[in-house]
Amino acid sequence: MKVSDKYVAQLLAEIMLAKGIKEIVFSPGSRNAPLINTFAARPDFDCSTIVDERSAAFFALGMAAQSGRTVAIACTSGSAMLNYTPAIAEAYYQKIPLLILTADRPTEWTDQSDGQTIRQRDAFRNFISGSYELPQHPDTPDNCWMTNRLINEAINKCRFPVPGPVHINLPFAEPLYGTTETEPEKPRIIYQPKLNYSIADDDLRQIADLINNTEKVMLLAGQNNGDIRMNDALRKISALPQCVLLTENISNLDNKNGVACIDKLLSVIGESRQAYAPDVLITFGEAVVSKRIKTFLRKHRPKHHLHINAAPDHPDTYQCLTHSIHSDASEFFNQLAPLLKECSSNYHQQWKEQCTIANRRHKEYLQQCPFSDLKAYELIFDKLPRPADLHLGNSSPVRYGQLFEHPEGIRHFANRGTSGIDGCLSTAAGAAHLSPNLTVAIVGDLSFFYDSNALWNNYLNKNLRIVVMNNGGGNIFRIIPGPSDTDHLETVFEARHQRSAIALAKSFGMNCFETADEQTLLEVLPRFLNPAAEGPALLEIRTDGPRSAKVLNNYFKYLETGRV
Ligand SMILES: Cc1ncc(C[n+]2csc(CCOP(=O)(O)OP(=O)(O)O)c2C)c(N)n1
Ligand SMILES: [Mg+2]
Repeated sequence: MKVSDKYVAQLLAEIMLAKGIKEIVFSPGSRNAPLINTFAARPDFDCSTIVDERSAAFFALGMAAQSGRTVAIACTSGSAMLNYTPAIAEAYYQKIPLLILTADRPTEWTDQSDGQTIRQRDAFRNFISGSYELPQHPDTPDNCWMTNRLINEAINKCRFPVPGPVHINLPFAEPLYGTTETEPEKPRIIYQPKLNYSIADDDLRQIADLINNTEKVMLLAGQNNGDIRMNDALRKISALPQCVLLTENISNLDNKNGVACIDKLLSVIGESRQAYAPDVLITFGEAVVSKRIKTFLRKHRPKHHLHINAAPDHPDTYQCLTHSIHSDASEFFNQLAPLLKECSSNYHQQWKEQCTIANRRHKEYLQQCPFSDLKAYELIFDKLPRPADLHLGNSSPVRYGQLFEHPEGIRHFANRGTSGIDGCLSTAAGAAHLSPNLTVAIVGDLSFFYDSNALWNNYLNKNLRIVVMNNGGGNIFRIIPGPSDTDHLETVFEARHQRSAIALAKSFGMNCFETADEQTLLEVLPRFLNPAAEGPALLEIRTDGPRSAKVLNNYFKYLETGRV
């Protein structure tokens, strides 16, 4: 086997393999030739090449989110590596493991007016779980020992204490293309066993007492991977009369006992919200999409807020945190569930009654609502086959997604770590690459054009379906309060345009579908969503932007009052 003669590249490859990192996404360059020549030569690595580093990093993020495995990305020096930044920030806030390998000029050339040379060390320091630089030529026993230790530590940090992105900057001196046939020696591996975070008995008992003696306990799930053990425990807890479990579809929890569409419910509850405010709030998982619940809880602050989070930080989202519980949420709820008892309360029942009203009004409104974004989402969600992976773009698609109860068998993804529109499509393409399921990405038109380089790679699987909800601009700015009151709504906020997503997708050789009305959409969907059909495929749905915004605003009015 002919690999790079750079010792650092060989060692890195050996330790990555020993630690189970096999997937690597390259972007082309010369400074990273030692990495390319080492990894691409070894059949045990699964290498992909994507030219645009921004897209490559999101693609890798999607692979890691889908598989749960650490995925590596590797690029050349200079601005190439800075293009990784949006996906790294997303991985950091969403807690997704990525190993970022950036090749660099020798350290002594930084800031010396040499080509393609920028300050790379610690460049991602604000959004990274660990940042390392390896020696150029580990030529003494102590240097070799240190290099080995640093690589082990960096890779371990991709998963501990919580998953996240880790950066290794690798300065390489020329010549860059030298190779060797010698078998690399087996490196020393530093193992880091998985932890079982459990709460001390005394503390657990106190938490159980609090829940057993409180009439209003709200559990609020943020973005999650879904976990059978967690579902089992939560099913028992959320059935208690004093408890209500609020989930969003990106929490990926089965929630028959609780409340699944938070914004819908809070609209129905309207002014009488105080009665629904909890005394104890238990939160877990990552981002929550619903802005209404955040406003509601910040206004009606519970006496106790327990946040379950294995990371050592204290996110105080509702400005009332009283317990920062550093545990794995599944472990915590499984420890807690057997200690809980019913308390005399109608809190659970109260929420369920509002659910019934919300679901009835939702149905009534949709039955008579004209073709618009809302109507199109209803039809798509209704026709999704199962199992399927659903990637909801920012920011309207993920918000619309929360208004519908999705059946079991659909796994939800969204880039809610930073809520960017810059990589939703590339993320979905990466996830589809490793998923056995039909993978449906729904993005807005601006998000689609922003990340259209997602189509520029050789790894678009036939299971990938892209829906572009083309409402002619950033419709979110017609929905949120503020932009409509300015003179710049269409030109700046909305950035109105006449572009066609299909015209672009055709140039990438995709199967394309188009619709601008309900009837055609209903005809197209079964063909487009057929898992056995040849993909990848793109469906462009053209809607009227101003009308879509009006339909959504009236929807919320109808939920609130029962009339438009
Ligand atoms: C990288 C980035 N730039 C800007 C924004 C701000 N932003 C949020 S939504 C949005 C418009 C999205 O428009 P589109 O994709 O067409 O979706 P729509 O709201 O029309 O459904 C913009 C510019 C962002 N979230 N991320
Ligand atoms: Mg749009």
